Amino acid sequence: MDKVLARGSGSPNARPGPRTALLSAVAGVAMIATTVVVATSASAGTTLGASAAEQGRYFGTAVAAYKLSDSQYVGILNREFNMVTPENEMKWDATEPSQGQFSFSSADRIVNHAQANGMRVRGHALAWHSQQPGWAQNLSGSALRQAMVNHITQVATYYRGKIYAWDVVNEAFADSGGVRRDSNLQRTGDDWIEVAFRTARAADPGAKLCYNDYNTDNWTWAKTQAVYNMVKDFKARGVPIDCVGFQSHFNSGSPYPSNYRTTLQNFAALGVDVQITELDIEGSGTTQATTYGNVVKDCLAVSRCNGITVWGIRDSDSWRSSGTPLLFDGNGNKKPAYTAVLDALNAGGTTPPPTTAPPTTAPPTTPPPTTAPPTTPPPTGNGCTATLTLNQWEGGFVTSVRVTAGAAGANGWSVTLTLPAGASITNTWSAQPSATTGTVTFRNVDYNVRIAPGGYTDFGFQGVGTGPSGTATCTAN
Ligand code: 9MR
Repeated sequence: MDKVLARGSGSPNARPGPRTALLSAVAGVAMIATTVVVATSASAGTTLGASAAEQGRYFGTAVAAYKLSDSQYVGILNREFNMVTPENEMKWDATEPSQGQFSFSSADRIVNHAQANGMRVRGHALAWHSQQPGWAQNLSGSALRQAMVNHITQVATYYRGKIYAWDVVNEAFADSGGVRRDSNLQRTGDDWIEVAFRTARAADPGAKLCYNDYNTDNWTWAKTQAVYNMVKDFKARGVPIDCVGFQSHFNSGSPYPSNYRTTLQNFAALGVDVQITELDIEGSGTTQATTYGNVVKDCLAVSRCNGITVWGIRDSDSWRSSGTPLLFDGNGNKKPAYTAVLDALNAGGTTPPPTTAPPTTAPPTTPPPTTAPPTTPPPTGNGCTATLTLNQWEGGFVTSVRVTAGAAGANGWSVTLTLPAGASITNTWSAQPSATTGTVTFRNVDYNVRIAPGGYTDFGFQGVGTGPSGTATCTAN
């Protein structure tokens, strides 16, 4: 991120904690008594993740793949957290170092660790002006737009069903003036953000799709208002957005604002979830602890605040380590800020989350299947069906195709369709097209030549103009 902010000793706006130690102890006892009856975990009420879960929330942290060999780090991670965000491993430079060549090994280590330990994953970040690979930095115009669409499609498809929420677009607004940040992505056209969201929805319909930014915590700031207006416009026009991420990197130059809860509430009132995505608060001792506690209380007070992620585990893991902004010290010991967070979680919120929270833009509330079911039944004998899913925006499209084999399976297949007049294919993955306009036959590539009986494989293509939808002619060998 581009901002340079002063380091400080916590927030001058932090409010004093209202509770006494006695009340805190009573609340803790009450919580323990409750969990004896209903708990599924022996640690309920004594760790961040378990206590957040009792409030219907998650508690997460940023994770760096290379630290997964640090036993102290992993010990705290597994004990305390139930959501992880790859700190750098899912960014564009990490996942597509050369155009069209995808690299998921580091991100996979984090996802696999999370899944093996019962944690969910926030994906971060699909489209961002920063941490782009060199080849993307050198692109512009429609070439960059198409590269972005393909990147989102490939990464979100690869992780389909494994991601709780994606930061689809990160930090697209300028720090002042209430306007978009200038960037190569912004210069492809104002619609780049909504195209990113529509593309992500097509690739992973089950993930919550978030816009994520910093310095959007203070309701009165122009940047906050600008993001709010974008989300309002997206909701009005049906652009698929489910959540807004508040990074909440607090320090003396960007302090915790007393109207933070108002900000969360106002965004939630637009019909989106809110999530605190990269929390860290510079400072130490009681001042830092009080601010952390206040942030937790604010989230618990807003029913659509799904959870909190801190941006690292120990102070030494922080991108701002000299500001000691996290919940554990460099030796892995719990800080007063940790206790304040746990106490606030165990004290509970004034507004419980709804037990069922249907998003207005309709991702499933239960985890999606890792692959979407075909919309047409498989044929009963030889042959195959091809079902098209179209993601159309003004001037361009991505079509995803599911090829489902019949009872005999397939050993080689092809799909033939006719593009609408004026449409032209610019990029195809997992199939070989015979042409870029008119009637096109897509043939299997080596790695998807065989489809098991009743099984399926997916391929896709993007292009300019109006894309095809519906079904297409499918032939299987
Ligand atoms: O914590 C990340 C750090 O390791 C990277 O060097 C840095 C590079 O841009 O990104 C940091 O994470 C940022 C996050 O991706 C987006 N919001 C701001 C975070 C802190 O800079």
